Amino acid sequence: MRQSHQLSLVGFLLFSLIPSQLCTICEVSKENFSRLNPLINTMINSKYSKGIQAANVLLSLKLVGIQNQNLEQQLIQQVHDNEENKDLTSGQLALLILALGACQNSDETFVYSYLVSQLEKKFQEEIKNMEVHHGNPLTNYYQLSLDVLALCLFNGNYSITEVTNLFTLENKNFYFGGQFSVDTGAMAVLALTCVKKRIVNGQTETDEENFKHINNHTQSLVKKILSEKKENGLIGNIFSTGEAMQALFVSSNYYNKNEWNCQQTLDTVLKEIPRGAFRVPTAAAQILPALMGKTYLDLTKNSSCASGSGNLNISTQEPVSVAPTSSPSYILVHYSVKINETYSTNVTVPKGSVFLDVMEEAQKINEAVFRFTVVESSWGPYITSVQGLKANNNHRTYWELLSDNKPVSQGVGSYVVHNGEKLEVRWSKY
Ligand code: CBY
Repeated sequence: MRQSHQLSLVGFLLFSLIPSQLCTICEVSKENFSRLNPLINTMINSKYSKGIQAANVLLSLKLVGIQNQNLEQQLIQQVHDNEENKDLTSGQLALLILALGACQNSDETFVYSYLVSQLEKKFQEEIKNMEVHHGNPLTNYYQLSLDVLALCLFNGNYSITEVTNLFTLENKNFYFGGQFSVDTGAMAVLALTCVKKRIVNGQTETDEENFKHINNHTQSLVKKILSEKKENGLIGNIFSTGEAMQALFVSSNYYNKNEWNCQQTLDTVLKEIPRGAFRVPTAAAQILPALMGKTYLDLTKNSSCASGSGNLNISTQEPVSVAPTSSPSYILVHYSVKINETYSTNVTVPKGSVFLDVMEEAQKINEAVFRFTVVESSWGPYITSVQGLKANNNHRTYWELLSDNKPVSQGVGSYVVHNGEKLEVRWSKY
């Protein structure tokens, strides 16, 4: 009785707040499909040393309807090899579930239900850490959003009240150094939209109050994402645009048509593909679904996964590598490590070197001052410590990369350095 009462209220709210379930999508037209080939080639031809790097790629390929048995096997192997998945962060496990669970029939998804229970635990550990460490999760809100999304899509347990309280726009975890993280906001919108849909469809129960809050949070996040739209149509930067597009696709009833010119965003992204912006497989994986008009919420719709590949005419030639010049010319850069004091040196590296090469050269010059450690992330190498001083999520500390005093927008493995540049790794707080 009480339940049906709640549902009727929810139904009323639905019709008053969401006049239509319209989903505005703009996508690459058939004539332009070949412009996506570099993305698909990058994803298919890259070697994935760790299974988890492949998760994002597999997920993306499945969404646009491309099968890749190889990658799928690699991931399944990883799942069998370490059954407890102790070394995975919550978001990595969520991605694994999304990738393996995508486009399956219901009996197959059942096989992975133990992964979903592991994720429930990891999500709780994130929340516990926030309680103990001044609201700082073990990882970050991008990963918490992935957690909620995977739990929501694959029938895991989570408390709606907890989710409602976590994802308010005011929460500091949406910001890094005062700057709103579009990637994080977009992933949160996708997660909240999934939760909202389940409530509306009567698959999850909640009260009117929570439902109203979820709507309001989504609304403010969408507004904030739109406020990060640049003149050329990118939202945040080139790397956050794909996920921002997905968020805007599923939330079109929260903004007016004239607030976002989707076609302009699409055109700008398409122009960036041949310039090599998406050479990192994860970058390609995160942009492709949106370009094909897909979102992570389509993952459990079988029909959506099957279509698409028939239309994409994929040519899987090896990516054309730029032939290195026979005699490398060298460039000189200035490199510093800044903690309180600044430690500097000049470094000579071959032209075309990346930030990491400079750090390695500096380390050879002075091990005590310039030694550092890296871990492999889905975007490539990530610096975890310099001079033995370790980044710590509980304290929101990290090693920031700068060029000529401005933060760079790529990681150490991708950022190509230039002659005369002033590079710095700085002990910072986000
Ligand atoms: N993924 C994650 O957990 C990462 C989430 C993410 C929001 C991510 C960007 C977005 C995405 N789409 O994946 C993110 N970065 C986070 C959370 C962080 C923080 C990591 C610590 C934590 N609490 O988890 C932190 C410290 C604020 C951070 N990113 C730092 C950096 C710098 C790394 C420097 C280093 N020590 O190696 C750097 C290089 C910025 C700088 N100038 O110092 C940085 N991030 C960049 C550039 C990026 C973009 C990478 C783009 C690229 N082509 O390489 C990014 C896509 C990303 C990865 N960060 Co962070 C953001 C963007 O530009 N749109 C889930 C997991 C399962 O994969």
